[in-house]
Formats: sequence, C-alpha cells, structure tokens
Amino acid sequence: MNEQKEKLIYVPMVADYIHHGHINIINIAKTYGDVIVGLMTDKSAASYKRLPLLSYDERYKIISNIKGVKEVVPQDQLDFVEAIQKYKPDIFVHGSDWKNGVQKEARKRVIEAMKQIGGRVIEPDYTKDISSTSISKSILSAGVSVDFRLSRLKKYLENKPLIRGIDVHNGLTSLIGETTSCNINGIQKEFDFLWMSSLTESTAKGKPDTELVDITSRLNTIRDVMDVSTKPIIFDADTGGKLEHFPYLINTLERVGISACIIEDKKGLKRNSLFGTDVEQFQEEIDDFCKKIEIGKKSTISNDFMVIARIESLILEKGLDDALSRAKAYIKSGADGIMIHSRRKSPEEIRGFCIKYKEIDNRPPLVVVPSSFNSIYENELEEMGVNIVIYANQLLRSAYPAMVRTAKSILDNGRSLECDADLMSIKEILNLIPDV
Ligand code: SPV
Ligand code: MG
Repeated sequence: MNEQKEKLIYVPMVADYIHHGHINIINIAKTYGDVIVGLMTDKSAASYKRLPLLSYDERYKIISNIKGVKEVVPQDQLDFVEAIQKYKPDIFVHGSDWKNGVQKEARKRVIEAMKQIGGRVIEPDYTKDISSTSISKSILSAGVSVDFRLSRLKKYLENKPLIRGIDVHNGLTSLIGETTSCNINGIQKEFDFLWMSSLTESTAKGKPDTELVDITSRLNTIRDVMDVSTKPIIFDADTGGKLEHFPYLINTLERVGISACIIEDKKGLKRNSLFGTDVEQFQEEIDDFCKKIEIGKKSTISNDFMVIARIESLILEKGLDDALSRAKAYIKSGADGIMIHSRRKSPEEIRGFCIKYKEIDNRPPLVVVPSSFNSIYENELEEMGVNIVIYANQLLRSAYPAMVRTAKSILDNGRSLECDADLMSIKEILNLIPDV
C-alpha cells in the first residue's frame, strides 16, 4: 500500500446541499489519504448560521455514501481544535474561502493546533460560481411545505438554547423578518421565527387590539406572510376565543402550517397587556384556563404544533406567587410552553420569575416579550433560562413615526422635496421586490 494513503485527512463540512464544490474538496482530500468528514451537527451549525434544512441523520446518510469518504464523525463544536486533538489527522482540509472574513480566527486556531500535532492544513481553491448561500436562497424561494414549516419551530428549540422572532403583520414586514441578517464575529445572526402579533396586525388595520380582527381576516394576513417567507410562525391567538371554538382555531392554524399559538389567561374584552391596570381587564380563573389548554392540546392533529400559555399575573399586579402557581398548573394541563409578560421598565420582575421557573422540573420552553424591559440583552435572557424572545412591535413602531413625519412635511412645505432625503429612492422601491 502506498504510504501516503495511510494518512488521515479531516474535512469539516455542513453539507446541507451537496454541490460540486464539496466533491472537489473530497476529491482533493482523498489524494492524500483516508478522508474523515467532520459533519457539523444540527446544534453546531445552528450556533453560527441558519439551522440546516436537512437533519444530521439525513446529511450523514448522504455524505457517508460519497465515494472517497472513509468515515463521517459528528463535529459538534464550532471550533475545530478539539476534533483535531481527538482524531489527530495528518492533514486538515478546508476551502480557501475561510482565509478572509468571518472564519479567519478559526483558521488561525486550526493552523496552530495542526502544527502542535505535526500536521498541516491544505486549503484548496474555493470552487467558483457556487455557494451554499445562493443555493439555499433559490431552494427557499420556491417556498416550503406546510409540514416543513410547522415542524421547524420545535427543531429550532431542540437545537438552540434561545431563539428570537420579530413581529410581522403583512408581506413587507415578513420579508424583513425573513431576510434581515448580520454577521458578528463569524456568527450569522437572523430571526429564527416570525411573530404574528395581534397588536401590530390590528393596528396596521387601524383597529383596536381587542380581538376585533377575526380569524377570517387574520388568515388573509397569514397567507400574505407565508407567501414571502419560509420561517416558522408563532401566532398570537389572544385569549383563544370561546372554549368551544378553540379546537377549530387550532386545527385551522395547523392546516396552514403555523407552528404554535400563544393564548393569554384573560377573559371578557381583551385589552393589550401593555395598558396593564390603566384599563379594566380580567384574568381567567386558573381552572378555566387549564381546561382551555387541555381542550386545545387534545384537538391538535400534529405532534409538532405547540400550545403556549401566557400568564398575565405580573401585568395585572397579581404578583410572582400567582404567576408561578399558574405556570405549574398550565404545565400540568399540557402547555407546550409558558410565556411570562411584564410591563415594568426594569427586567427585575421578569428575572424574579425566571429564577423560580428554573426550579420547575420538566419545564417547557419559556417565552418573554421584552418591549418594556428592553435594556436586557439576549445572552442575559439565555442565562436566565429564557428560550424564546419575541420582538413584538418594533417594526411597526419604527415605521409609523416615519410615515407621520413624511405626511406632515408634505403638508408643511406644499411639496415632497423636503422629505426626499429621508426616503428610499424610487429605483430602490422599484427593485425592492423583484419581478419573477
Ligand atoms: C402582541 O404583540 O400583540 C402581544 C404582545 O400580545 S404585547 O403587545 O406586549 O401584549
Ligand atoms: Mg397580542
């Protein structure tokens, strides 16, 4: 046997969509020896970019059947140093694209770790005219199936300690929630899910947030949102309506591919929580709300659809103990998640709840909406045990003042020249939504 062939070659990849760039890398790697692919687990991939479309097991099946791949092992960290120390490869292969940009630091650590074990790094040229990002875009532009979208929220929750979502109330805000991203030290951040807020949807329709906008109307908005997005959706179901109607609502939401609904423990005419005790609003009896959760859960068709129970005790000044006993009761009734809300400016009230919530065994995911207590960072919420963060209304609250300013400027000046500097250009608006 050729001595060279006994070498161990480590090739890390996500391989969500196999393209000739992957094959080029594997073909080059195998000329040096036995190829071990370090396949990023769902968790490790989700820690720095969008959760892969294919699961680890599916990707494993594909990669392990590629000619030239001797073994596939889980790469369960973003950093490769531990894998290098574990497998002690003679050669580490990575496409040259990591020399610049976000993976620069990871590359330095790999070169150092390989030096320490007497190995080396080979960086084949990046295959031109192909990128996973552009493939991802074109796959997703065709849309996603009902089941895929519905089940995706649970998958995110399984693979990320904290997920974030943003309010959407029409096609345009959905596009923003779908496509906005940023890169911070190599981590690609984006919104994991879309929040269909009752506040912003009714406000955008010029209506009060009192369950006046009915489900028939909201289904039209759901369609607009789904037409331009692929991300999972959490639906703000207000009180869930009448007990007898709730199963119908759940089945309607499941049929179109919504992943979860949040129902709040209020009764009578629902008012927005951020009014707090400034308006008259009543909390539902614990037993009655538990019954609603039970009936809702019993009526679900999909195992993946989540019924999340929202506690209004802190909003209505009923105190932490009331909130906690409700959390326990709602969990016992089958709630797939608990949302705790607060309208205090300081995050201490929420922190107090989170500390106690962490003591509950087998607790489901915890949801918060930091609209008032907005000084708190996501990493602090994660440490507190929060799993789902909803930015519930900021898109609409930023758009409205800008629109009022523009309208006023036109009246003040008798023309639109003065406001032009604050506007996107005609060309930009024309190209914002490309023709198909
Ligand atoms: C919504 O977005 O409609 C909510 C959250 O229910 S809040 O407005 O804070 O009550
Ligand atoms: Mg609401």
